[in-house]
Amino acid sequence: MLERLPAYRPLTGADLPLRLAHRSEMTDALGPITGWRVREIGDGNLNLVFVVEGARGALIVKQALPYARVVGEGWPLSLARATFEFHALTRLGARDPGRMPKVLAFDETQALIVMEHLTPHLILRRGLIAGECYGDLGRHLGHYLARTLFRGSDLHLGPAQRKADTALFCANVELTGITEDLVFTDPFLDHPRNRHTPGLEREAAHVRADRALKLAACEMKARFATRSETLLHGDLHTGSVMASATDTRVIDPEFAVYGPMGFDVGALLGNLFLAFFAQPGLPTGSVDRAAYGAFILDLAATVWASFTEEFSALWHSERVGMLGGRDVFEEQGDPRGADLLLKARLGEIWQDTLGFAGIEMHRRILGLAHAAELEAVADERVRAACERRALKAGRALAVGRTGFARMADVCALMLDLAGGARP
Ligand code: SR1
Ligand code: MG
Repeated sequence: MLERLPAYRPLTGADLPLRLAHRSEMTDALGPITGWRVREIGDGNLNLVFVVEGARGALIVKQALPYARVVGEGWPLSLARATFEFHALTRLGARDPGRMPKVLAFDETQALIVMEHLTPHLILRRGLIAGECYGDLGRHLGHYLARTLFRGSDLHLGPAQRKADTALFCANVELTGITEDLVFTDPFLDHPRNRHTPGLEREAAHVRADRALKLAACEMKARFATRSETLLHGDLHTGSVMASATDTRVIDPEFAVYGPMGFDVGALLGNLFLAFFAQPGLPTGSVDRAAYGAFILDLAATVWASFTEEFSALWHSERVGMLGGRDVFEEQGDPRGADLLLKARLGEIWQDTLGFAGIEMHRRILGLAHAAELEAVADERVRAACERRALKAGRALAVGRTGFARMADVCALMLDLAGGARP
């Protein structure tokens, strides 16, 4: 007998088949319920995630819990994040087709989304720990960033749609609040949610007394909170990317909100830099960690280069929105003015990117939610040494964000800091 529940209830591996067998999207993709096998695979901070395999194929079922999984029931959270994730998946997925998992079904009451199962993709954090090589990852991510950030903004969308979407995602108050607190505030003061690797006490105290850094954090927080220029993924770290040798997907946009373009770019680059600083502490095996670190920096540089290249192409081909400046430049016979406007926009995104990257690097070392790449460094003394270097780099980016002309200068700084003292 099939069970249909009107009220929300968290799924379990045991009851999932009976609870979802009435959904034709499931039976069409998986085959008869008798052959379904269910595994809970969620290792994120918030939700339940199941893989359901059947005779015909496999699917992902993601369900929000009424609390933050990483802390437990002591941190209640509404189920609305599944709705924001669904709306973000459809919008971002349409803006860069093929880069997000396909959504097969959404049940608002149960706060669950049924999605395409990605295989043989691995969470990028895991790949960067294992030393995996990827062909087009940097180009895919740079293009994803350009397409989603450009096409969600007033450079492209009509004002009615842009404003309606801003209003829709403005209601994502809880998750946006988590970012405001966990990214921009907690790491810069003594907060009970914070944690750090033993041995980093001096650095943590230093950060919390560092006025220039705290000014940078406050300035970046203000930009995040007030500059509603495009629909952001909102949590684009290396755990929100799944990659195979040839394909790249972006997952988990439940933190979606209108914000500054540099936020997504900076979060991604900041996490790549953390993965770079983790390399000397990770097991070698068959991986040449120095060479792999260089690969990660090259990846970050490719992300930025592909972002600017695609953003510039879209500027010329799809700039139909009211902030594009066509009315005052091209239509007045001044195309050069439009080029200068593009240069100014990219310059501003670049500085924001560095600022957000630097803040993200701090919060993943001193805040609640850490980066798996660094957590995978088993020896705490070695991990502390890796994190010490990453904190120096993060500060240089956040405080010095207006002083870097090119990505090559940023990569040179990373290499310079990584080449420092052995643990
Ligand atoms: C309580 S949520 C902690 C973190 O996990 C998510 O992935 C976001 O990064 C958030 O800041
Ligand atoms: Mg997530």
